[in-house]
Amino acid sequence: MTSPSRYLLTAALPYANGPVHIGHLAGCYLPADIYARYLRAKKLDVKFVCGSDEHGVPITIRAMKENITPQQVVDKFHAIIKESFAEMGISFDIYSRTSNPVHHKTASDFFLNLYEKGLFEEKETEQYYDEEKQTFLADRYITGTCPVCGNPNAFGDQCEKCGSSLSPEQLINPHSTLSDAVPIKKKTKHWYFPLQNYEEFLRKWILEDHKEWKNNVYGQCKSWLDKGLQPRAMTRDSNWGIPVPLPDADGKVLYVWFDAPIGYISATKELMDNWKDYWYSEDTKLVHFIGKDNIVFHCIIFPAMLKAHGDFVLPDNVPANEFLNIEGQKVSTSRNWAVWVDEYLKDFPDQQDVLRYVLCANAPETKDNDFTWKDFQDRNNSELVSIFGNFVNRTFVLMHKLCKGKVPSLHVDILDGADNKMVGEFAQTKIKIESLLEQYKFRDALYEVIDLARKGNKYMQDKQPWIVAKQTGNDGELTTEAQNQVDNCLHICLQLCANLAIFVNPFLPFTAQKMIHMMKVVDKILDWENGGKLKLLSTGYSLRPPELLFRKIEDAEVEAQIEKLNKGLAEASGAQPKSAKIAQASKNTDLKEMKENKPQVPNLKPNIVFDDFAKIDLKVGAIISAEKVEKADKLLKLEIDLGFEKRIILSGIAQHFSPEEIIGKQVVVVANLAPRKMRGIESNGMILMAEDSEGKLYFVQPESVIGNGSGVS
Ligand code: B3M
Ligand code: ZN
Repeated sequence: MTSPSRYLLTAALPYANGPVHIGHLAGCYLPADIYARYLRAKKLDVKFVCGSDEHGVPITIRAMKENITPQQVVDKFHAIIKESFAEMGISFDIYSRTSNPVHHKTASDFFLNLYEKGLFEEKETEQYYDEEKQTFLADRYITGTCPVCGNPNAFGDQCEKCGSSLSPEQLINPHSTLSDAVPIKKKTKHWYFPLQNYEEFLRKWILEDHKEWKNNVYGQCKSWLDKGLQPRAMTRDSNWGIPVPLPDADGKVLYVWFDAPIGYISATKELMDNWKDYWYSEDTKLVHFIGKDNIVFHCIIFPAMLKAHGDFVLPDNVPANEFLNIEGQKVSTSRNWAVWVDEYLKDFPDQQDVLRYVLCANAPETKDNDFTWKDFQDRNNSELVSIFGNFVNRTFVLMHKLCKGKVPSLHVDILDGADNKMVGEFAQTKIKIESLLEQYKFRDALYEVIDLARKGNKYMQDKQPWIVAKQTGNDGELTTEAQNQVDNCLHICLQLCANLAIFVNPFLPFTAQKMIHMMKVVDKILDWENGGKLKLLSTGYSLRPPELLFRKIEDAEVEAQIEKLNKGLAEASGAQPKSAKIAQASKNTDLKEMKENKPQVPNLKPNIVFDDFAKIDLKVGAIISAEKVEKADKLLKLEIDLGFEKRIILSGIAQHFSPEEIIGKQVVVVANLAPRKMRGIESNGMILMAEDSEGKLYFVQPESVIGNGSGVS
């Protein structure tokens, strides 16, 4: 799209069945907010809409577990979520909710529009039914044994252990999560949307016309389209949701993924009377910000629905992010392995921008990423405090000391190469940030902002105005020439601060506000068109004393957070925190004490699917000879009998075992590891060792001797 007349930005509607965690923020709310703020700073017409998704199975499950009504669940979490977003500075133009009457009406009308066009296919099928609770069971309500990996707690739509997607029929020994009863099959009627009829349109629209979409998004769409689209039921048996607006549809509601995206339309309607200008115009740029698990709904199902309805604009882009793991583990709300935004805000009051910074600098834009508290601390201390904050602070301190608290003049006649280069960076940085933001590359764009501050620090370090300010003449006074040089340096640094405020504003809006307060200027200075300019602060204008933009994050603070994660995990699994000692540590924020009781973060790697594991071929073998490798203190050269063959494996265990003591031992070998040369010897596999907390090694072996070559799984 060349130059759209208006922008309509949406961020996925979070389920109102729990608070939001930092993975949600990093996934879509933060990038959407940065983009919205950037466009607003450019004075473009932009509306940013969102709201709570208050229907669907997750809400009813939570209600059932807590023995309250679904309405009570959504009322509680809608308020918490809305508040968290507002406090984090997520600048929605409206944060609505799907239980609003305007949404019920919009979604019902949408359904009726398709119904009246004769698009739905009515089908009767057999579905699982819980006789005890007298209710049909949505896929998530049924658990049973996974046919792929044997996990006894697989869900009717997915096995969370091996990642296989399932249908309830595939579960072995299915039972209802509501009553534990064995469900029966019962006939039920639903309205199916013929997605397959939109395949050709979607293929052209996505695969040909939107090649610019992010690889993860484009790839997922292609794989869905290549698998072939199927009719999809757009109604469900439930008493929580939007009733199907047809006479013979008692106990049926709209499928949550039918109504939720229509929530974007309802929210816009609620926001303004002229909502149609946004939704019904080809020159609106509609952008859906989502997490990767929502791709199919936003790129395939919702566009097909919009197309079927007619009138509506289709998204120009769907920049979906991947997932953010926490301390090496996948976020899990059921295991309470998450950093909750409302809790962060309590633990780190007034530190919103630090979290915004870390989540953007480490955003899972192209692959899953890991959030660690150590990285949070490092980025804060070594980037925000030491680079950005330090530059602004030094500039203000020196300006007060050497230029009487006023913006000094610029003496153009004595500008040198370094001055001109620094000033040139203002405009260049602006161009780079613009181009990156327009490609939804938020982390690279943020890097440019910090890099500009880094260049500012270097410029000031090279110029050393505090030294120049000591060059006195015979009269003991500072020479005019020296003062002019000092003035030039600080003039440029102050203008750079103004530019930094403009550039950082979409990312760290709280920081930008502090900066304009220090500069005693109004919001208008943050207009994007001012970026790149040298003359933002007027010569002679007096500025306020500096206030620190960022503070150091101490070890004890992040250790307390790690402790909190572990405690949450232990509590969620029903266990008491590991030891009294650790529990004590969580109450005690004294740094030394915390270090002694260093919390045990289970440093798990991100989940893999069963298929990944199945690629590893493990075999039992026996060590038939062992010898030290010359000039390598750690390596032993082992000859292993695998039954079907003998092979050489190098193992880094020489400091733990002598060759004699291990001959004859059975071991488990990774038999299909690609060969690798070390010290000129080719190693053909690897043996498994266990390591205790003291670093002592143990062989992993069958509990009694079995045939060499036996498989391990
Ligand atoms: N509530 C799923 C989610 O929060 C869903 C998004 C709806 S967007 C229209 O991941
Ligand atoms: Zn499984």
